[in-house]
Amino acid sequence: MASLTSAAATAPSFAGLKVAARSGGGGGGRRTTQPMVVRASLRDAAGLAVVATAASAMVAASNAMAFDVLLGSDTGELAFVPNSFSVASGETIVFKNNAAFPHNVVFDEDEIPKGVDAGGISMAEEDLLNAPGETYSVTLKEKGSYSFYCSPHQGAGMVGKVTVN
Ligand SMILES: [Cu+2]
Repeated sequence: MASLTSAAATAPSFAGLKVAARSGGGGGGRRTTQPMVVRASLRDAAGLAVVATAASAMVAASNAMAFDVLLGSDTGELAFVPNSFSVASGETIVFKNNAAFPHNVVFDEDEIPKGVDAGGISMAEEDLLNAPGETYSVTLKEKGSYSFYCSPHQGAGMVGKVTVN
């Protein structure tokens, strides 16, 4: 009988990588409280994804006003994570390729505040984020509710909504 040696699956530890996001001078702005997402998943196709994620999280943290949305869940679902959220007017939303790409971000011209040009805030329908960690950033000024979707995966339910306050 062969005895099974279980190869210890050691997840990379990023315990040392804490991003200290501190608001400088009082002011009352919204602090960046994006937690560092530590991925212990061994599913990352090219181990590179882990590093890319950590690096871009730091970039986002250095941006005082930014809200991160993942394109594709960690388990590979076709979804925006989160898919319903609020931001302040003028706050940058950073959509970041995470899994199951390619993805894109298109705002629904019928479900955004009046007077806002959907084309001006959307990616082109045929434009896609193909690489891990690739981002699309948009800053919404007009207050109200905006619906958006990923054109390749809209039929699969990859849709989202943001409220700008
Ligand atoms: Cu998609």
